[in-house]
Amino acid sequence: MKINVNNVSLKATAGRPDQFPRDPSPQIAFSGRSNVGKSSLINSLLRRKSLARTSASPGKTITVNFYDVDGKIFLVDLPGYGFAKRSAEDKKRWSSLTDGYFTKNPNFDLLKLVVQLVDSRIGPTKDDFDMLAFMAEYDIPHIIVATKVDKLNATEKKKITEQLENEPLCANAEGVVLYSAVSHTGRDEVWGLIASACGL
Ligand SMILES: Nc1nc2c(ncn2[C@@H]2O[C@H](COP(=O)(O)OP(=O)(O)OP(=O)(O)O)[C@@H](O)[C@H]2O)c(=O)[nH]1
Ligand SMILES: [Mg+2]
Repeated sequence: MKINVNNVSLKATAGRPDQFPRDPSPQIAFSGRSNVGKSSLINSLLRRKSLARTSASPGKTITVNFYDVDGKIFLVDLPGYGFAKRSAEDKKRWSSLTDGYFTKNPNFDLLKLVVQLVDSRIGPTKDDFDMLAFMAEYDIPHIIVATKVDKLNATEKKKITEQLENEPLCANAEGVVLYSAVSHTGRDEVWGLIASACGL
């Protein structure tokens, strides 16, 4: 099956688990700390400049946003975690909403892949490790995408690649991809992994 990535719409902006869409399309979720580049990655994959709203200040995406791609799959933009300046109330809301995506999602069986983003300049943080451990425990298929690699030189790229490949918690990932939403390096590779996770 071929997907027309130009045929995209924002299907749902959910602030509560009961607002998640019930459509039977497979879902690909984008997870990672605030400001790591989730919304930018979605725009890059869909060849759009500002479909998913991005921001230089963390905490831009505060709802779970479902992008319908050609009526065949959903790309799901999750709010970012680990934003220290967020209020306690916002943090609680975030965790109940994102937790809800994993634990109160009536279509959990449609979640085919989590794209776990890690900032290539920082490497995995404690929150990233917690997320990787959670996915390992619940057998959630996932890949790791190291973002913003346009900011790295060759030595730094080699270092983050080795770090991710040698990290035991990354061993369950079905792929590790270095990505730049500026140059779109890694785009075909990520689409290939999404297509195979969805059996397309
Ligand atoms: N140089 C460079 N900048 C990037 C890249 N990806 C994202 N950015 C920048 O990083 C900042 C955050 O990007 P977003 O896509 O909004 O991050 P997010 O993970 O969706 O953040 P939240 O919605 O707050 O969780 C923006 O200023 C982007 O322009 C990249 O590949 N290269
Ligand atoms: Mg975002």
